[in-house]
Amino acid sequence: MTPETCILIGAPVDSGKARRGCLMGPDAYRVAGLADALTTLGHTVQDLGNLAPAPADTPPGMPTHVHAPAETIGWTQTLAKAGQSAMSEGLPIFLGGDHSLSLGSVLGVANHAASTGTPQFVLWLDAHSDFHTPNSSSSGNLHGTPLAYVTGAKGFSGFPEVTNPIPENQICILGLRSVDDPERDVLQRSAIRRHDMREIDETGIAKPLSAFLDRVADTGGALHVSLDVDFLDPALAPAVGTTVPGGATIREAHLVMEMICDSGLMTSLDLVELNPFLDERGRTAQVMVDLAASALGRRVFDRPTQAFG
Ligand code: Z70
Ligand code: MN
Ligand code: MN
Ligand code: MN
Repeated sequence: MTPETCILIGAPVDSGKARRGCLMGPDAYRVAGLADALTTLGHTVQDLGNLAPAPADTPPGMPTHVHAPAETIGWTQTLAKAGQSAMSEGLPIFLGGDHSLSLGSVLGVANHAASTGTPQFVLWLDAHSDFHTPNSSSSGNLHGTPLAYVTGAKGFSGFPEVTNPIPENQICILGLRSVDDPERDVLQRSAIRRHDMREIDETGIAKPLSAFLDRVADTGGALHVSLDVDFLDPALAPAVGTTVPGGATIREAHLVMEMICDSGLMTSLDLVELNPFLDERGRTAQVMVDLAASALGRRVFDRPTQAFG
């Protein structure tokens, strides 16, 4: 693949839910050798270190059951700014941090895309649909809200204004197996492409993914990939607060990443929800680094035009 400038953005966001530990994620990815893996593949790596949230206040009218809204608002401001500017320099990789970091990462890349007249697409690899608003969420955990926010849903007062909402039909979710009732109702009425594990079991994971990648390619779009650890089966990726059995296998996940790489379409990446406090000797961090490497060109063999004797 074409060499990229990979910009590592440490986003130790831990405010999106009550259980602590995702703040150690960025350093776990560094210890697991992310930069070396990317350099070995021929990319240039620039590590911006760990960012910090901008100071913010709890907005009036925020439902009181919402966990740490001010901190997540601050992170959204910081990461949107960092993401937008990194997009002009290379391919940002957001090292999470819980999934509430994607309120900021997606906002930032979407603002960059809009400034260049490029349609922004989002591939969401997750057991959950993360399609709550602060009002509809019964847990009050903002890591369950980023997809609603970036599509321009109401109910996020106090958060940066979403001036370039992602059109629903430019979003694809793969891996679903835990969707709350209010999310299901809204999702079923939306144009978001959603593929649950049942469909993946029946048709394979390549079919819905290649249909989506074709649409990105046809429109000349930019592609943000958001990889939640719980997309994977917890047996192989235990370091996550919300384990949901029945997730993607190593083979399915690598295939997804390899197809993304072959498409040449990925312009930004989130690695989210890793909680190193729950890991077993770093194995989940290592799997996530391996998947990022697959998305950026790691191969067993080169694919194109094989000549047989
Ligand atoms: C549930 C909620 C969630 C991630 C868990 C779970 C949301 N729908 N998102 N893990 N990444 O609390 O809103
Ligand atoms: Mn670029
Ligand atoms: Mn998620
Ligand atoms: Mn999830």
